[in-house]
Amino acid sequence: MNAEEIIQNFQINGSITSIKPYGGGHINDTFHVACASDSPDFLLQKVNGYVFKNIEGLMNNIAVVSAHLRKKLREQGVADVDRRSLELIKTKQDAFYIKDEEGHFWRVFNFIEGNKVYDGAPNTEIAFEGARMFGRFLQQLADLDPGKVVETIPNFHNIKFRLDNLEKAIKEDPVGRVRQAINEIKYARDSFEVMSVIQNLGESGAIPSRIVHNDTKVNNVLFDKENKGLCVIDLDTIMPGYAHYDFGDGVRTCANTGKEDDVDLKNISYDLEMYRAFSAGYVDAASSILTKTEHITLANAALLFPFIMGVRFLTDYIAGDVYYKIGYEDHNIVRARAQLKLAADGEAKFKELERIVKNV
Ligand code: ADP
Ligand code: GN1
Ligand code: MG
Repeated sequence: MNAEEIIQNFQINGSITSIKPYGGGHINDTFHVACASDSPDFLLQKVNGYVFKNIEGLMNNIAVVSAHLRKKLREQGVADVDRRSLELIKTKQDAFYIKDEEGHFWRVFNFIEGNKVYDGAPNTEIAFEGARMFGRFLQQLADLDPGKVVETIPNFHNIKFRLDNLEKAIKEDPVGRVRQAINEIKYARDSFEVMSVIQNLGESGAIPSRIVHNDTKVNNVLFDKENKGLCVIDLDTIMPGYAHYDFGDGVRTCANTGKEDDVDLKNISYDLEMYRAFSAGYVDAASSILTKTEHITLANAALLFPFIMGVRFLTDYIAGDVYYKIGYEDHNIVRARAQLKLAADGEAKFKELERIVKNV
C-alpha cells in the first residue's frame, strides 16, 4: 500500500492536501502529511522492520513514554503541549499502528510545526540546548517504572555484543570486504578494555539502569525559530540503559569538528568547547537525578559512543550494507573510519574530557 492509502486508516478528519517524503533519518521512511486549514498536519512513518523486530513492544514503549511526558508538561502548566511532545494518532480500529499487506508497519504522529533540525550543532548554544532537552528527557522519565519499557533491541549499546557481531561478520565475510577494513578491525580489537568501562560499571551495579533514549543525535531534537528546544523525537530506541548512552551519543554528534561520515579524517576531532557546552546542558537538566558515580564517569561515554558506532558501521560494511541506509558504495566504511577516528581522539583527550564534565 502507498502512503495515500495508508493514511486513510488513521483517525484524521481534515482534508489532506499533500503527502511528501520528509526528513533525513537513517532508519525509517518518513512523510509529511499536509492538511488544509481545517486540521493540523501529521507525520506518517513506515517503521523499518529489518531493524525493529518487536514492533508491538516498540510501539508500546513509545505510547507509555509519550503519555508520561505529556502528563508532566500538563502538570507544569505548559501551554503548547502539542508542539512540545509527540502523540501517537490512533487508527480507526483504535490501535497505535497498522500492518500493510507487505508486512510493513505504519504509524502517525502529530506534526510539530515551525521546527528546525540540525544535523550537527552549529554553535555552543545549540549544543547546550540540545543536551538540556535530552537531560530533561532522562529526568522526566526517572519516576516512570522501568518495568513498563521493554528492551526491543537486545544489547543495543552493549559493546561486548557489538564486538561479537563484528567478529561474526569478519568470519563470514559475505561480500569479501574484510581485506579493505584491516586497520579498522585491528583498532576495534585492541580497544576492547578501555571501551568496556561503562558496561562493567553497569554490570557491577555501580550505575543504575534507567529509561534512556538511546539515539540522542542532535537531529533528534526539534528546535523553534529562536533555537530553543521544542521536543525530543525518534523514540524508537527507548529502552532500559545507562545515562551514559544518551550523553555519549550526544557528544559524538554535537562536539565532532567533522561530519559523522566525513571522508577527510583531518576534519574529525573533539571540540572541547562544544563538549563543555553539551556537558553543561545535560548535567544542568539531569543533576537532580544523576548519582555522583554517573556524573564523574560520563566522559567514558565520549570514547565509547563513537567507538560503538564505528564498530556498528564497520560490521554493516562487512555484512554488505544490510542495516543502515547508504548514500554510496563505501558509505559504511567511511562512516566507520570517521567514528573510530573520533574515538581515538577522545582517548587522546580523555583527561581533559573527564575534567570538563566533572566541573560543569
Ligand atoms: P529516523 O529514525 O529515520 O531518524 P525520525 O523519527 O528521527 O526517523 O524522523 C526523521 C525526521 O523527520 C526527523 O529528523 C525530523 O526532521 C522529522 N520529524 C520526525 N518526527 C517529527 C514530528 N513529529 N514533527 C515534525 N517533524 C518530525
Ligand atoms: C540510526 O534513526 P537514526 O538515523 O536517528 C541508529 C542509531 C545510530 C545512528 C547513527 C535504531 O539512528 O543507533 O546511532 O543511526 N538507529 C538504530 O547515525 O539503529
Ligand atoms: Mg532520527
